[in-house]
Amino acid sequence: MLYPHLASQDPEIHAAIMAELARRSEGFDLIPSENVTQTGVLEALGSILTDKYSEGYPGKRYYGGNEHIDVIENLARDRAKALFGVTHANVQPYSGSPANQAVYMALLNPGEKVMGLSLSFGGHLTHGHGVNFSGTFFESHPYSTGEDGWINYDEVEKQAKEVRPKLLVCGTTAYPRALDFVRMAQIAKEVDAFLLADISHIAGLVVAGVHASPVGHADVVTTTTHKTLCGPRGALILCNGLPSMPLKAVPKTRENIPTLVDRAVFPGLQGGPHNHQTAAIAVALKHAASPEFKIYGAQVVKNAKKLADALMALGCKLVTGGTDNHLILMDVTPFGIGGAVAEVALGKAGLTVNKNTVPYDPRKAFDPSGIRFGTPAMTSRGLVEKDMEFISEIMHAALTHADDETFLAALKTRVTALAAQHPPYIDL
Ligand code: DSN
Repeated sequence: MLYPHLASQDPEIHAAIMAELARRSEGFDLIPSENVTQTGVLEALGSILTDKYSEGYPGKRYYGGNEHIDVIENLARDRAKALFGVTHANVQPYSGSPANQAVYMALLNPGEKVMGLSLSFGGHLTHGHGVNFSGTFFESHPYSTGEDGWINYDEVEKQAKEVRPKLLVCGTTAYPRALDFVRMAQIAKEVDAFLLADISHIAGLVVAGVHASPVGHADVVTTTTHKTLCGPRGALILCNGLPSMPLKAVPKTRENIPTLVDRAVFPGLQGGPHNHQTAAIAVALKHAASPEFKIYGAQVVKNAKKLADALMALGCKLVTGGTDNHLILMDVTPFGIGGAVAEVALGKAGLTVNKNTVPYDPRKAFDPSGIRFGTPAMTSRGLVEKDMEFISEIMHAALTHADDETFLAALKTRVTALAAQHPPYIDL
């Protein structure tokens, strides 16, 4: 039995975990920010390291007994630096939002101006959304995409010259096209802004060499570790330069970024690092540096392009008419439904996606016009291009018969047959 101690200590939680494993095993997860981690990552995450306090950084802790924790955090930092080609990495942020908070705290004073892609055009809450800290404690001037769904860099430049933000954010959660970090860096330079590249969605593609890297262009790079990077929940902040030791208060200037970032994470925003998470990040980064990870990242993009082409061949309306990365955004209103109904129908057919706004969406966020989906988790389970034909056929059929429970159940039987050949966790 899986997790036997948990089964006897807390049968209710054990049963819910087993049900979640069954749900995933019977279908495919197409949510583009989710993935399947390696078993070694899960073991590190569930290890005894969770019990240890280690406020501070390697070699400078506020608690005793951290000699082995230092080894782990140094391994995670060194692997992150080598993988992304930077001289400094902070591996302590609890997740992507805290990592971005730390960058804001490091580089900005409250009330200063930020410019990021609007959430409803594919950006993120922490890129300046009004209900988030980033749009509450800072003056946010979000930019949008064009009507065609593409970021228009000339328009971003024009807006930046008017706004003159202190921080320009280049990062997305629902944008199917490659990002031009070189152009964003030029714009940031013209208006004397810091440039933050949030590559949470595409970090695995960057590592695999199938998306350009922001390193050398952005002042700071943040990424979560659990999306295309295939790791545990967590985040990295990457930059060039070295922090002053001991970390001391310094002016908010470019050359001080490593010190500013480290001080913002701890003691600025966080207490003790989650050492089990740090160890699991280290394990994931080792995997990400392997030759097979390059093959994985390339396959993610090949699968997404194939899935997009197959859906368009069936008449589906995709934002920007395709994809360059791991993610596809589809307007489902031509099927006579909204994104909420589409999400439920596809779920009943065994394919998990999420409802999402499309650019200039006339509908509300809880029932928008679109769905967002992608290939990272399916690719981790071994699906290749030929399987994308099948997935597109099921998606199209489910969206065409979204109110027919019997039809959707029959589709799910077909999906489950393929899913059974590709279990998510083969060596659990
Ligand atoms: N929630 C993440 C996503 O799904 O893209 C972003 O934080």
